[in-house]
Amino acid sequence: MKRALITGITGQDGAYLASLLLDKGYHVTATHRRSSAPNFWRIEHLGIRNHPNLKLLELDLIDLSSCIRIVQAAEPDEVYNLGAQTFVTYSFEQPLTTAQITGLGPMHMLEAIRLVNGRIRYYQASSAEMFGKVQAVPQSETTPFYPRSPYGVSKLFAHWMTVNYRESFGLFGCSGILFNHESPLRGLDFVTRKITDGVARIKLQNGPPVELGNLGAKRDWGFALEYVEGMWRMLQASEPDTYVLATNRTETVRDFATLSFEAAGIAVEWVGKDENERGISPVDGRELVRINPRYYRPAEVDLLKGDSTKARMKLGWKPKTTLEELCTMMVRADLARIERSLVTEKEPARDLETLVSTPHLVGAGEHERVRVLMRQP
Ligand code: NAP
Ligand code: G4F
Repeated sequence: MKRALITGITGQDGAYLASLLLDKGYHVTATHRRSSAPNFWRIEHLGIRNHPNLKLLELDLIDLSSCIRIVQAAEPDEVYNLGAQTFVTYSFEQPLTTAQITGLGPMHMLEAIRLVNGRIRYYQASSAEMFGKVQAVPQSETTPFYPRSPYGVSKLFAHWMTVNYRESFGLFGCSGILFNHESPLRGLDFVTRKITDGVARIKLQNGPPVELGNLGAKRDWGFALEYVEGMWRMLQASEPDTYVLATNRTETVRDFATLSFEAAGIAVEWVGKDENERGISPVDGRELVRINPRYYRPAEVDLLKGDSTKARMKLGWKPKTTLEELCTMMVRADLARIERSLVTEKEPARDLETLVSTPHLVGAGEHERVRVLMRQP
């Protein structure tokens, strides 16, 4: 039985990756930060919280000695370092905290691996935010970096440290430069889930307009479950390397909102410009989206579009879910959550139909578990 250590189990990717590895027969040690109210709704949603091969331990990445002890205790073959302060806006408000967690945290894990067992394979969750003010379109492994936020700068430090430990100490360190990936398990702070949640509230609860910032920003959005599978593939390769995972399609935030409203059967028309732009219903003129400048960023990443040819050629990885399917999946999940009055992030949301309707995206075990759960009241 292979053993994996995952940091960040309470996050979107950590939950999906743990589920995937358990389905593959791994023993998984997964870490979360100590909290007076642990945030396990995602692993509860996936039905793995009490899995016999899942062990949950506390860890804060800013504490080197804890990282060493966790690596000793977990005895992993593979470490997936997903824990980070991940919200770009917050990184402008708390740059030092972000640098400590998102920049230095990975170095602590690398150092822990070097000290405990240099044969452990390491995955670093790098980000398309490192491309920032992009120097080429699309962006690939060879595109120069130009980060635009303390988050992006911190991720770049961690990326280069991973490359450096690979080259200096022969560590099997992989860096996955992942473009935005979303799902019904995405946090509400991020623009996609903020939109799909807002759409569902408008549809079912006559909710307020969705307040957004920069509608013109372009992102390359994929489905998270496919991206965590790509992480696993990187650590199964014969050599450690750096890979981009992306869909190679870029759309604006405005487009994502249009698709999400359409998925709920609501047409939207865009009127006005800049701060006065609004999304309105062509049927009754109702305001659906408005701009709130508080969501603008001090420096913006205007355009991300990734080229994942290398991952396709070397790992056999490619994304399958289209943006339309992703929007529909997320909107349906939020509609289901609200219908069941499970509206807070802390509660498990059983939008299980979503998973059942995408059998090609989940392992056989996961699919069966979801079916069993669906039969339960
Ligand atoms: P997420 O949902 O925000 O999850 C982040 C996780 O990191 C949470 O479990 C969080 O725990 C944990 N964490 C925060 N501070 C920590 C600390 N000091 N020590 C240990 N753990 C800590 O993020 P995600 O979307 O799953 O992303 C996973 C990783 O991929 C992150 O490193 C992210 O930067 C990177 N990434 C994500 C994307 C994307 O589009 N999703 C794209 C590129 C790269 P709490 O619940 O306690 O806060
Ligand atoms: O959803 P976002 O907050 O994601 P962002 O900044 O692209 O970062 C995400 O993807 C990165 C990979 O490329 C990850 F590394 C990172 O951890 C995170 O997962 O914002 C997307 C875009 C931005 O241009 C933002 O300015 O949407 C724009 N936006 C417009 N209105 C908004 C809003 N973003 C948020 N969060 N909230 C808004 O109201």
